[in-house]
Amino acid sequence: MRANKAAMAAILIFLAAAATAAAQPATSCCNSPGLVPAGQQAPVFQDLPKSGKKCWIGEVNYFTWEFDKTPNMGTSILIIKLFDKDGKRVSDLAVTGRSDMPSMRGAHDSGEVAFKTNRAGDYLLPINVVMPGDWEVLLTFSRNGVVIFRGRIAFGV
Ligand SMILES: [Cu+2]
Repeated sequence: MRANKAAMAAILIFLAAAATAAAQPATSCCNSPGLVPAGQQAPVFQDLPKSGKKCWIGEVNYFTWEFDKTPNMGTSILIIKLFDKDGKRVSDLAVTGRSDMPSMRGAHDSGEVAFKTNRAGDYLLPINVVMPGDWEVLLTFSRNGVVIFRGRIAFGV
């Protein structure tokens, strides 16, 4: 009987260990180590319309984006203007941007940085281009801490 109990205990310990192992994410794969923490699903950033065009956030808001000058080596300011559905300027969303080179992801990752708003309600973010090639800015729009839109701007220098 005593031997059986010991065997039972061993089996229970084994089962508990197996359950713990199963609870871990099966793989922690990702092609973008600079962007996605291991074990997390990468959020989808949709490609945005061209500079100056309306980018709709659901049916409630739209925004436009532009650079203060054609991006080149050095700092360019990314400017976002946010509107309500009737075309009135608003600035009641939080916006962050994250710049990097897609072809060498993680090498120049800016991390997620909050846009600042100026008096006119423009959202402004300096983008630091440190190398010629392909660049992107990933935009995240939030309302009351809840992400409501993700978009991607791609450009070359
Ligand atoms: Cu680079």
